[in-house]
Amino acid sequence: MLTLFFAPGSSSMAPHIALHELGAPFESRPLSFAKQDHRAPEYLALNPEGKVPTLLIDGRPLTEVVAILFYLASSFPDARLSGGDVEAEAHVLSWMSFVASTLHSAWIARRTSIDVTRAAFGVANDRLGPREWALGGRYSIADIHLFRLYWRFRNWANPGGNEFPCLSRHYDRMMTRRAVQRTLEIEAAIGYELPA
Ligand SMILES: N[C@@H](CCC(=O)N[C@@H](CS)C(=O)NCC(=O)O)C(=O)O
Repeated sequence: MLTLFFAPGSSSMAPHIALHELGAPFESRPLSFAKQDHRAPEYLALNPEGKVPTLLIDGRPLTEVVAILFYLASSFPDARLSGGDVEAEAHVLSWMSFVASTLHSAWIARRTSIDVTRAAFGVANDRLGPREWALGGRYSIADIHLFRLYWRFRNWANPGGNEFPCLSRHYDRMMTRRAVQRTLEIEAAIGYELPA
C-alpha cells in the first residue's frame, strides 16, 4: 500500500502526478502548511525534516522527490517512466539532480535575488532546447520533476512568453496530460497555501 503525504502546489506535486501517470493505487494524506501539519510530531516521526513529500510504502517512509520518483518509476516498469536503457536512466538522474539542486536552490534564492532565479531557469530552458521531452522523444519522470518547479516559478513570476520559450512549450505539453490535469484539479480543490 502506498500513501502520499503532500501539500498542494509544493514539491510533492511531482510524485502526485507520477502516481496518476502510473495509475498506481494510493492513499492521499494532504497536509496544511498553514495549520503546521508538517511540524506535528506524528509527521516528524516519518520525515524529521518536516518537509513534503513523504511516501509510505507499506508503512515505511521514503522521502525526497527524486527518490520517490525513482521508486515509483522502477516499481511500474511497464510505463517506462525511468528512461529505458542505462544511458537514458543516467540522463533522467542528471536532469533530476539538476532540478533538485541547481534549480530548486535558485528558486529559494528568489527571496534575495530574482536574477539568480531567472538565470537558473534560463539554463534549464537552454538545456531543454527544442526537445519534446527532457530525454528527447520519450516522456519520463524528469519531465514531471522539471514541470513542477517551472509551474511554481511561472505562477509566481509570470514570465513573458518569449523569456523561456522551451520551458513554456514543455509546460503546454505537460498541461495536456490527463495525469497533470487531474493532479492540478485535486490540489487546487484542496487549496494552495504556498509561501510568497
Ligand atoms: N529536498 C526535498 C525538498 C522538499 C521541500 O523543499 N519541500 C517544501 C515544499 S516545496 C516543504 O515541505 N517545506 C516546508 C518547510 O520547509 O517548512 C525534496 O526534494 O523532497
